[in-house]
Amino acid sequence: MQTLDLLLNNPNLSAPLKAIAQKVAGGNRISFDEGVYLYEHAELAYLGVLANYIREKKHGDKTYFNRNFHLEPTNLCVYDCKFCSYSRLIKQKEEGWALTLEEMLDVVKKYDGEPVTEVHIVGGVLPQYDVAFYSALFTAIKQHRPELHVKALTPVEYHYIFKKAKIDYATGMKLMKDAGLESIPGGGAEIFDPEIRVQIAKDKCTGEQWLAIHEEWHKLGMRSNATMLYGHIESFKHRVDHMEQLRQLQDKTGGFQTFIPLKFRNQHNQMSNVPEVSVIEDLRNYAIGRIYLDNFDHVKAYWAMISRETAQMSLNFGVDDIDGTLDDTTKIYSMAGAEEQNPAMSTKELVDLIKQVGRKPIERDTLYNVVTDYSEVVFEEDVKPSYYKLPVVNS
Ligand code: V47
Ligand code: SF4
Repeated sequence: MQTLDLLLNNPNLSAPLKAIAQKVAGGNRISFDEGVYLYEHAELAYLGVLANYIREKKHGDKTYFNRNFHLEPTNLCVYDCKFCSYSRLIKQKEEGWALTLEEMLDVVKKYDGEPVTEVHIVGGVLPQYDVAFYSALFTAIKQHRPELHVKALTPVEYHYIFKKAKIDYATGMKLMKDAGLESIPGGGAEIFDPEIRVQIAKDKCTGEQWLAIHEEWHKLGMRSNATMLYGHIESFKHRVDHMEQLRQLQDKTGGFQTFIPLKFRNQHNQMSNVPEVSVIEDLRNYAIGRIYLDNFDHVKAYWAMISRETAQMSLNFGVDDIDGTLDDTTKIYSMAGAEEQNPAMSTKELVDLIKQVGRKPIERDTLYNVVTDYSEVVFEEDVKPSYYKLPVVNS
């Protein structure tokens, strides 16, 4: 019998949990109150069954990753988000960096000849990086390497630069698209609820503005991701409210590809007094995200933040994507206390990680076109060296 049937036939399951399981089995959407109920009452094993059922219905054993690299223009920022390990640095400029356009292009050129498909541009907000600067950067990257997908910035930067340029979101996003921008990563979403947002991310774009910028981008026929920073001072209701707002926009536009829950890490920031949540809570949160966001195709675990082992476990809790290969140029997460102090992982390591837990590794491009199905691929390093062969004996 299927695991979901076993759950549905379990006489000890409470009525509300049975009703939610029946909705999931029937492909129906759960309500806001049911989302909160899951956070408050559902056990990990129950959530795993439901989330894995949805995951396998959508993707079978396929587990996606991509080959990308991060370009971090600066670690200085005009904002002062309490959870951010960068914000501290604007007051200590000697520890900061701010690359010029040429230096950013040099980072891109370092990957010439490497089989990467995407550059993910993410960093702090500074006045010198304005509409003209980012337009020139995107255009220069596309001129240098047209097939490299530019996934860049978040509504935090876009709101800031469009306001300075006195242009509306629709005009601004069209300018970015024309310059070479191809998709928007999920960052800057944090928690939409204004009462929480003002305490942890004062002054930067509001939840409403974050959603409005993604909506304009989707209207241009383009795709983006959505994150949720969880495990700090928010309540379960705030998490469900955040996902509800994403679900509503997705109903309207269909432009989101992937939901990425980001675990709050508490080192080297102004919220170090806030304890981090447990790995069990991480897995419960992935699972509820998978169950709640029925109109999102993908749920991603950002392995660099949560450790390789948790990323492996997450594949049984609704996750079907574990982001990308990375080299050690990404500093924001190790600074925040992520498990991976040197978050580097090669394609072979990622493929092995996925295979070890019985899933099928699929390299994708940013838009989830299949680049390589690695389920049957054997890496050269996996082939036993020739001295394993039986020696030829001359008679
Ligand atoms: O918005 C900052 C988060 C985000 C901390 O779209 C922190 O493919 C935890 O959005 N603890 C930026 N999180 C990163 C991001 C992202 C990452 C990977 C893939 C994609 C994608 C997007 O990092 C910020 C913020 O929510 N963050 N500090 C911290 N201490
Ligand atoms: Fe700046 Fe982003 Fe850090 Fe906030 S989270 S301080 S906007 S770099």
